[in-house]
Amino acid sequence: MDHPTCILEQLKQLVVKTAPQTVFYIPDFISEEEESYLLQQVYKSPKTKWTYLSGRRLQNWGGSPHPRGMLAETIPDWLQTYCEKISSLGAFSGKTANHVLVNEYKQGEGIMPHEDGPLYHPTVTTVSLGSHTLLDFYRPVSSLEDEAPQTEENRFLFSLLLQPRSLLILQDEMYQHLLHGIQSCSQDNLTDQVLNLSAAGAQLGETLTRGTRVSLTIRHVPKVIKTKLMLGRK
Ligand SMILES: O=C(O)CCC(=O)C(=O)O
Repeated sequence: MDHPTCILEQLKQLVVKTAPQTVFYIPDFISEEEESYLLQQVYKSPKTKWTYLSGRRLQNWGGSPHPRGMLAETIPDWLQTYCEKISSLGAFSGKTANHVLVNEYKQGEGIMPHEDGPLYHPTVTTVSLGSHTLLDFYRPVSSLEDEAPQTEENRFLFSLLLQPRSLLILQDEMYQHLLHGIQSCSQDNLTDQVLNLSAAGAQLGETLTRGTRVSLTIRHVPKVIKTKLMLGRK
């Protein structure tokens, strides 16, 4: 299916202007009914679908991205609907998302700062379910020697508040250059380092208590191998 080759004009007003380019934050992208349905589907998936990592567990849908190409697997309808819906906003330059990671974070769990890397089209989109979180951004480790020690704290830049049912779209410098991660903590203090407070309907100085959050990380993997037969070809 064809999709717009750049982000729809109506979405441009949802850009987070105080963040580096480019962040779109869309509150209430899905309804409470859709959120409940998606959570039901996540927890109905076969137990074997879960991979346990330290600090979270995840489901991988669509295949395993690989430099030689991802052996594409069918994405179930309950996720494909959102791959289509987000692609129809123009998030993937006209392409359709073909990969979804479902991450589950229990209260107090998080994910280390990381980059998403070159195997994906340089856009990451995230639907949050069940709880808010703070997504933190960091500059990469610099090769300059005369700088202050490159601790996580020194490299921290700012955060975004991701409310349940919101959609986040990161592109350009936000994807290509900065690292993102989630602190393993149970409560978040909303300081002026959270750049989208008003768009997320929150107040400076508030403290939010996390619950279990499930996120859908929806991306496009450009290099795909359609069938196992292709694997042997150069
Ligand atoms: O849960 C999130 O919002 C972030 C997930 C993430 O960074 C990832 O799956 O690589």
